[in-house]
Amino acid sequence: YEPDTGPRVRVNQVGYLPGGPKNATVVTTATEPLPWHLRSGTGTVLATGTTTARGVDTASGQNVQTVDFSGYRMPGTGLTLTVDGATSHPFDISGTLYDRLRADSLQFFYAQRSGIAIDGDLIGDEYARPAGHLGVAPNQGDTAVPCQPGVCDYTLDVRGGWYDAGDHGKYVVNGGIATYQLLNAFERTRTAATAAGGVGLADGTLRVPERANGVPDILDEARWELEFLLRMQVPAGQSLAGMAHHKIHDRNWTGLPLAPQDDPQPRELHPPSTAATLNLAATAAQCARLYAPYDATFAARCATAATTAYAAAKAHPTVYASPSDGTGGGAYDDGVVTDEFYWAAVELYLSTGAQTYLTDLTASPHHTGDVFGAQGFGWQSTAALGRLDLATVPNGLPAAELTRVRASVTTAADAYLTELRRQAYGLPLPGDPGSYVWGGNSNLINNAVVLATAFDLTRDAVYRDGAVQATDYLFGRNALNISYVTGWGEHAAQNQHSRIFANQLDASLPHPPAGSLAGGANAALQDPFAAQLLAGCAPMFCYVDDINSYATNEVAINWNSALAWIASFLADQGDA
Ligand code: 9MR
Repeated sequence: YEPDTGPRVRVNQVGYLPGGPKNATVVTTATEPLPWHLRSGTGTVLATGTTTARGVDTASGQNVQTVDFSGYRMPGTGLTLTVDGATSHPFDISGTLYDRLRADSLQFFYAQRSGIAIDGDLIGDEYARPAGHLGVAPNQGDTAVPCQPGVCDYTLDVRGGWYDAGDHGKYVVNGGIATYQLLNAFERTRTAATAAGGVGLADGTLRVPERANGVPDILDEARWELEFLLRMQVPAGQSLAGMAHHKIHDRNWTGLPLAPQDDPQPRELHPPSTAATLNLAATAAQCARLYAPYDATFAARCATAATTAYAAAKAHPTVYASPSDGTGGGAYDDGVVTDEFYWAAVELYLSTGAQTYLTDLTASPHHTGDVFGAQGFGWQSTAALGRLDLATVPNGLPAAELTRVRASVTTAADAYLTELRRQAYGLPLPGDPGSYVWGGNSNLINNAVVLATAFDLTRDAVYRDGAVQATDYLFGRNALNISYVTGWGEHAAQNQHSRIFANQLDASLPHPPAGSLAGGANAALQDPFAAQLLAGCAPMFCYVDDINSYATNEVAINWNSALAWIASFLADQGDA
């Protein structure tokens, strides 16, 4: 299988910020430096220079050279870069490049909402659909959902929330990190001077039904999931009261396409887990401090849920979701929850200031350990979420402690910068198969989030430039010459695995909305379609824009939440 990868000059197809870094990668047999030409949309040569030979890139297996044209700073549209007889896809240089990405990346969440009719007037008629899973036939949930046999003898109303990904499942551990990232993108506008005051996330900026209600729209969107997370808590008086059920999904896997309102499967609550309970505790604690100015009653509900969940997790610290519980939905198992304990203790400390949480977080091995691995944080490794908040949200840690916590962010960012410079495609991830995992595009973005946070903390432009440059990979500076964000870039992913956005299978259905991120290259090829088509691929080539490849090409809330965070950061940089 030889994918058509288009012109051999690989650029960020969306473009470059005027004052930001501007890098490209050229696939070539040449081993000596080559001349490059930057041209305007009408063909005028704007700048010239010489490439840097980089040899064979381990992630792609290609012989490559790199171009650095950061010195050129004039805004323009339809620019191209020519090297070695090949001309790149066109791109722009503009300070407003990413303004719409902020809203587009967040629109994905509205399109994934369960339990509410999706309004075509807001996001386009092709996305309009009736409410899913409100118990209207043929749906069997989610208003009174029983447990799997033998797990509990009550039912819960767990309507609402976001569908996780291409399936109709709703999973607390994944909802947790996604909610955290939306709330954190908002909180950054309150804590970072570099965040342009949050104008881009204010009320009336997103295409959500709650716009113009006096509450920042990103909080409206996050609340849709928070209300669901709160509903997943085991009621008082029941066994394991205060814990959260790990997930709710169909009894059996369904086929594609399938609109949410047409899903006939029985829905079931799966057993509570310590990990889910701590995800609830952490996000409900964020909720308690962030919604207080807008809705004191809701904030108080969150505060109660956070403290009861945390106490329940401490009383039941080793209740793990089963790795074999993967019929009808993903397992999302996690056998190590010390990181979730740390994250939840941090969030509760930041919201309450209470000594008990400070004692717990200080005693955690993650408080002094390295929480920022080379290959990025994610739903299963959440200590970084706590560390980033401890470094940025005002708190009462002793000054020396706070300095150490903040330094851990810049130390991690320094390591990502070193890696980014080593990689000929400029991504802050090592060039081995372990960097190209299921949903790996989110790991890459999460490393960019650490770089961006280092910039917020220090205002040192080297970190901002690192965060900006890291995202070039997503928008086309990669071996496949593809943008992984639908609707963004000349040649972009559009056939992501989804039961809703299944245009590839039924032309009457839409593609994913603009701003939807694909999981990305996954060297482990964990679906049969990719395994058959891509066997033997070099890591960066292990991706196909086909709806059948759920392990390389699904959409998911925890990947789009990373995109939404970095999109908001990028939009704030303007001319940089
Ligand atoms: O994102 C999850 C990834 O880290 C796991 O390796 C993979 C296999 O367990 O599952 C991914 O999550 C999927 C979930 O299990 C079911 N809904 C779709 C999710 C994204 O593919």
